[in-house]
Amino acid sequence: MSTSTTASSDRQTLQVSRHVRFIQELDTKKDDLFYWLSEHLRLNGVYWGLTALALLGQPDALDRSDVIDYILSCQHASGGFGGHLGHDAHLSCTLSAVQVLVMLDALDRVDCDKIAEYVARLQDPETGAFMGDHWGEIDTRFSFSAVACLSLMDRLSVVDVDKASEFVLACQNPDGGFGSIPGAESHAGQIFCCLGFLSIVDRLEYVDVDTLGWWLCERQLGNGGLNGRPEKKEDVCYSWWVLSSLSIIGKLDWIDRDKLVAFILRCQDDESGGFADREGHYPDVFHTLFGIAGLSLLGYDGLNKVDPVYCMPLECIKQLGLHK
Ligand code: GRG
Repeated sequence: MSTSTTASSDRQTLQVSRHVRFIQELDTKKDDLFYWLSEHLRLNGVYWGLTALALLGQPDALDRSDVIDYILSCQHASGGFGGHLGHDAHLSCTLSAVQVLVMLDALDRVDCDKIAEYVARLQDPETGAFMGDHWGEIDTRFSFSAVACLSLMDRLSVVDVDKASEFVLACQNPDGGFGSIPGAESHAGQIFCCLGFLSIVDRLEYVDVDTLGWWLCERQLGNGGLNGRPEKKEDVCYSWWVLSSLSIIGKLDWIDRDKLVAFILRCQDDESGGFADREGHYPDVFHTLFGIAGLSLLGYDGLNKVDPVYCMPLECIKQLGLHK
């Protein structure tokens, strides 16, 4: 990252064209070891990149039919999607696949009933929790992924929503936050998942919004950035997990907006485009989406608005009648 005066003033504004090019060129970086090490995240990466482009106002910057063909090539006979060709099906990839197909208005290219059956098979009838895949790990990330995926396909009724809600509410802690399983430490990523889940199933009234609002706004550090839990470092991705949570409980103004905007913009790479987890680090598409989505929630000029629950363009979620 350059330290010249021009470059540092560039970082004070959003470098839209550089970010668009960064995302467009992601699939060309085959000499980069990270390209191969992150193969299992390729389908998630398409969702992260496409959503970022849509928020930047460039939804057509990737070839629509290439993207759809790639997504379809990752589907298994079970109905679930893997992270790349030849990778096992997983709920988080299945949600990303459905999100991409919704954004590209291509849900008619898949059998939604089959995908819904795959999701339903991952629910444990005893606890209501969801497994990420057939290996059996349970986590509130998967509770969110299941109901987000099903609601986007209008198939929420195939799972036991009451039982699923019992599990998520059992993960609420006395500090107002939520963890991955009952008794686990509160973490901003899990809080987003649990609030997103409760928003989708219309059970937000069980959240202690004042206690949680305090916990969330205490995530802002002196440099303006947000961390994901006490005593941890700031990271651009928490500009999403924390802010979206504050937005869902109607307390977005409980953090210092200008300091956070400045922090996020400092994490842009002014040469290659893209955002890193923090200033001076290498950019990647995950932090690029969550930096841009955070700026969108903060009302940054020129960005399309994002839906705080689905992390997809607000217009798209409104058209489906899913915006709360
Ligand atoms: C559609 C936006 C969207 C999400 C799908 C999979 C999922 C649902 C959400 C993931 C939520 C989550 C747990 C995010 C946290 C990711 C993260 C940065 C984890 C790092 O954890 P630690 O413990 O980091 O390594 P800290 O910052 O605590 O040191």
